[in-house]
Amino acid sequence: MTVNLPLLDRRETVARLLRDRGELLVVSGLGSATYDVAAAGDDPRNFYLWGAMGGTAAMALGLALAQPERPVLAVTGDGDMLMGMGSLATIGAKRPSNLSVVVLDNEVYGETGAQPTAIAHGVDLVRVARGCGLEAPDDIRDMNGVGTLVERIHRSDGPLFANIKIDAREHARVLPARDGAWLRSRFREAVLGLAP
Ligand SMILES: Cc1ncc(C[n+]2csc(CCOP(=O)(O)OP(=O)(O)O)c2C)c(N)n1
Repeated sequence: MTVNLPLLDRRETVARLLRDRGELLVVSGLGSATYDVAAAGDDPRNFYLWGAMGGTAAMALGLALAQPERPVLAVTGDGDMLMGMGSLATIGAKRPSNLSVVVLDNEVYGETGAQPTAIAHGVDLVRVARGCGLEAPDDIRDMNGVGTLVERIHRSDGPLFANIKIDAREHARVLPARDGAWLRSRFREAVLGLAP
């Protein structure tokens, strides 16, 4: 008999992911994932994507390769991850141990009206990630699993992939700054310090 557990709440999940974040650098996918990361507390070490759908994991890959001593976390939606699925292959080929990609999987394109994604039709991102050579636990469905994931993210023994099953409820938007040039400069300064 299949037991249908309640799905996780995205805000609670992201707040747990970012609690006691230490040195973590965060890249958030466009739309809801960015609002979740902002809701957990603005931080100069957050790089919010306001567009570039499909680009979150690739952006985090570049950052992880450039900053190999720091843990890097991509947080994004299943729609964004599906669009950028090829970047999982590049992550598998480059194998940055400090990179974690976390998908908040509500099986819909929430931002644009909750159209079902390919996940709703049976596509399995965990198997895709494993096939690309990433470490990937089974779909995460409870907060204990999120806690274990946080420990793994901070161990930097990846590359790590995790798919977290969340409910499709929309939350009030928490909008961080929208000026991309300013966000880039702020992030750069937080990571590299002020230019001489
Ligand atoms: C190339 C491109 N196609 C479509 C869009 C429109 N769009 C913006 S957010 C979004 C849905 C994102 O879905 P998902 O990543 O699953 O996040 P959710 O809001 O469901 O958490 C779409 C289709 C876009 N911004 N760019």
